[in-house]
Amino acid sequence: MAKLGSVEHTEEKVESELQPPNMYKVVLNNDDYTPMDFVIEVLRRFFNMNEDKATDIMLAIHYKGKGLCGTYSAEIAETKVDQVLRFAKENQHPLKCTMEQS
Ligand code: TYC
Repeated sequence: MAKLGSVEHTEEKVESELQPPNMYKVVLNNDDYTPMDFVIEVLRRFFNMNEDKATDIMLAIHYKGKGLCGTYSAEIAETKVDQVLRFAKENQHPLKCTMEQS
């Protein structure tokens, strides 16, 4: 690993350091049981959406089967998925949340 401020960057190392991280889509899946208001709360709480945006996305998921909540680096996407699944479990809803490389 090159030190910060080092003048000894090889071409290969400079290139590898400049690669953007892999990004992941965080997706919510529709189901027949989770209340619409709960999904809106999830979208507001964990994906920082306002009421209107959260309602639009929730309805898109309801009618199309799944929907994009956001795109993040691996660690942040994993954290979002964990937070959603924990919150759904705590409230005894079957809501499923997954991530896929984008
Ligand atoms: N289909 C659910 C209902 O009719 C609402 C819902 C929307 C559930 C989005 C999950 O990711 C979801 N209560």
